[in-house]
Amino acid sequence: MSTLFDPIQVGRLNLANRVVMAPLTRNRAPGALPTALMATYYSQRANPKDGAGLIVTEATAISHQAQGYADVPGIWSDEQVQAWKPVTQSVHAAGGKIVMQLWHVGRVSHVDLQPGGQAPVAPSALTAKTKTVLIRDGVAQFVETSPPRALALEELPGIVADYRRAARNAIAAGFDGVEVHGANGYLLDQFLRSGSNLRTDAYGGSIENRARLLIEVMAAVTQEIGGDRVGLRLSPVTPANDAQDPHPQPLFEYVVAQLAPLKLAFVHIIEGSTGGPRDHVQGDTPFDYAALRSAYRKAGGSAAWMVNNGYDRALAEHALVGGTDLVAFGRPFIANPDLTRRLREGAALTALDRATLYGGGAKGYTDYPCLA
Ligand code: 8OZ
Repeated sequence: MSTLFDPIQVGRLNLANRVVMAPLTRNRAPGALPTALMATYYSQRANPKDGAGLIVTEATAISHQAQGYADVPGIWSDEQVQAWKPVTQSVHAAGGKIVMQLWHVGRVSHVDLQPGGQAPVAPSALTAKTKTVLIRDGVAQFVETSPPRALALEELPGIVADYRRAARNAIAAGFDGVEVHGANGYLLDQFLRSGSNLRTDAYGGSIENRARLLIEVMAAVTQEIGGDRVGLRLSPVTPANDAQDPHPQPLFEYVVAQLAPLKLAFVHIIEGSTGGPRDHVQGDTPFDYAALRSAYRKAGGSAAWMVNNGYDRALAEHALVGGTDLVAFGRPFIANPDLTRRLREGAALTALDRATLYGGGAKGYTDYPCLA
C-alpha cells in the first residue's frame, strides 16, 4: 500500500511524494511580475524529501483582462515569462516540480484592475456578491467587485486563445506543466453554474452548453502542451465568490466525463467550501465525490485524482486507501516549508499569521522556519 511519502508518476511528471502544495494567492507581484522573493518562497517548499512532491503556483492571470486582484502575477507577456524563469530554476535546483495555475477571474474584478478601466467580463451581466482586493495609497483594501458586461459570442475564441498562449508561455518559462483554474467562482466556474450563466446561446442553458467553454479551454491547452502535463481544478459545491448552482452533481459528472479523452495528468477537486467546511452542501443533495471519480473512471479517465481542503495526515491516508492519488495542502504549506517532513514525523505545525497572507514582503512569506 502506497503512503503519502512514496513517489508517483503523474502523466509526464515523476513526483517524489504525493503531498502537493495547493495554489495560494499571496499578492506579492507588483506590476504582475514575479520577484526574486517568490523564487525563494517556492524553492523553500520544493525539497523532494521534506517539501511538496508537486507545487501548484498561486493563480496567475492569463491576460490583463483576467486580473482581479492587486499584485497577482501574470503570464501573458514576454517580460513575465522572463521574470518567472528564476522561480522555475530555483525550484528545479532544489529538486522539486512546479506547475503554473492559469487564471481568468471573469466578473471577480474591479474597473481599476481592467485594461482602460473597462468593466470586467462574465458569462452574463450579473454582479458577483463578493469582494476583491485593491491597493490604494499602499494599503490593501477589500472593495465590492464592479458590475461586469456579458462576453459576446465572438469574444469566446479569444478567451480560449489566451489560455493557449498562457500554457505555451508557462512552458517557455520552465514550468513542468499547468493547472487550469476551473474553481472558486472565477470565469470558467461562472460559465458552468446556472447562478452566474443566463446565456441563451451555445454557452448557456443546458449542462452541455455551460460546460462548453471549459472543455474548449482544456482541449486547446492539452493540444498546445500535451495533456500529460495539464491538470484542472474544480470545486463542485463551493460558495466562493458567489458560485451558485442548484444541481452540481450532474453538472460536474458531465464535466469530468468530457475530460476523460484529454488524457490529463491530474484532476484536482476541492471538497466542500474552499478553505471552510468540508461538508458544505450546495443544491438539493450532499455531493457524492466517490460518484464523481467513478464517472470520470467510467468514461475512461486515467489522470491522477487529487483532493484538497482541510486535510491532515490521517484524513489524507484514509483518502489514499480509498483510491485517491494526491493530496493538496494549502494554508499548512504557508507556515511550514517542510510540511511533508512534519507530516511524516508527526511533528507540530507552525501556526499561520493571517495578517501577512495577502501582500507585503518577506515577513510571513519566506521567514517561516523548517525543523532543525
Ligand atoms: C484568496 C484570495 C484571492 C484569490 C482562489 C485565487 O480562491 C483564489 C484566491 C484566494 O482560487
